[in-house]
Amino acid sequence: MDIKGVKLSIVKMPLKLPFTTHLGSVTEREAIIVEVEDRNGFTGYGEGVAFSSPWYTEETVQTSYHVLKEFLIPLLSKKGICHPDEAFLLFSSVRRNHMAKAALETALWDVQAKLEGIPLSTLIGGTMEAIPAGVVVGNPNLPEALKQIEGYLEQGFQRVKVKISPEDDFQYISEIRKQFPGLPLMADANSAYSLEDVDRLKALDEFGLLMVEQPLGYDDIIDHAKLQSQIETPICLDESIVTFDDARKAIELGSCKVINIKIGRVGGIGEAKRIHDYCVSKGIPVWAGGMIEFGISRAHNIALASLPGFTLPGDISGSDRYWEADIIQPEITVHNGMVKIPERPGIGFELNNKRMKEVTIFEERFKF
Ligand code: OSB
Ligand code: MG
Repeated sequence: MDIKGVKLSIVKMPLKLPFTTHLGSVTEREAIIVEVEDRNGFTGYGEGVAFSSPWYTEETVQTSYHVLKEFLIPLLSKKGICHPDEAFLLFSSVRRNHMAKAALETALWDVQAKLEGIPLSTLIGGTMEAIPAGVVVGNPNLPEALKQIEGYLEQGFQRVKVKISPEDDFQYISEIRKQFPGLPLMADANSAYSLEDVDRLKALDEFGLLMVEQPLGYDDIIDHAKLQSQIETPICLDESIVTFDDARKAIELGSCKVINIKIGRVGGIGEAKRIHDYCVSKGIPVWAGGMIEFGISRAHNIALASLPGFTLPGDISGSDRYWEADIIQPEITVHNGMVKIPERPGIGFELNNKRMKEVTIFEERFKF
């Protein structure tokens, strides 16, 4: 590939409904949209999924922007690459900053798929034609959450994830279970617990949750292994798996039975694939995690989730889950609980230029 320039746009849009965890509420989303232009005239899209503030990861929109502008784009411009597989190594002189790296790397994968004239899912080894849709409810108000779940089940979603905290976890989950006995349900704690809460977490065993996501420290794998040996519910790690070696060590230690893969968290599609392949070899199921993102990042998640190890429904909902209007066309839609893998080359979605104009608050071009 021969890249001739990059455009970065910062977009900002309100969520239809606030999304709340024990860490706080998200009411508005900013993200960086990356457009990489190839000399053959193909444009690849990426999305930086860091939030405006560092509540979930240490990266923010502004730190990602800084790292992209001052380091990653210059590296790509000076050295160039032949294939997106080389991007992770090219960016290795920059420590961490995985969301900034993934924003650019995912755009390079889109360019490569378009150069080859094939869907991104095919390029990375995807085998599915459609993937099951899952949705996340971030609403601590139980009556409202029950209504939301009911609505999502009517739309066909195949699993529901709710956010929990030690304050009301037992009552919250037991009410949901009472109303939806057979629902494939999982709970995400976003590090709300410590090892002192083993009994609280053990008490949730009776609800037959698919898994409990990241109950303990956001950078922990040791205590999770101690916890997993004491509870029945499978532990899924999210925040603490930011590298391939984190995944390897967590599996070796028995810290989790499932891994949630987020392309942004691990620094790109290349690393996400390596972690997927390793998990498959160890019999650990994986699923695609969400970041309340726009359609570009969702499209990359959809391609990733077509790999054979993604045996569990991910945080993959349609564009209308969070947005009045998404920045892509066509929008992502859920039919009979499934999202179709696009057949067009690349990610299979274009930017909706009219919507981009409405929501862009800053843009900048870099010529190579
Ligand atoms: O922990 O999985 C998480 C959203 C923002 C930050 C962290 C998480 C989430 C979600 C996914 O739960 C929500 C979604 O994209 O639908
Ligand atoms: Mg999570």
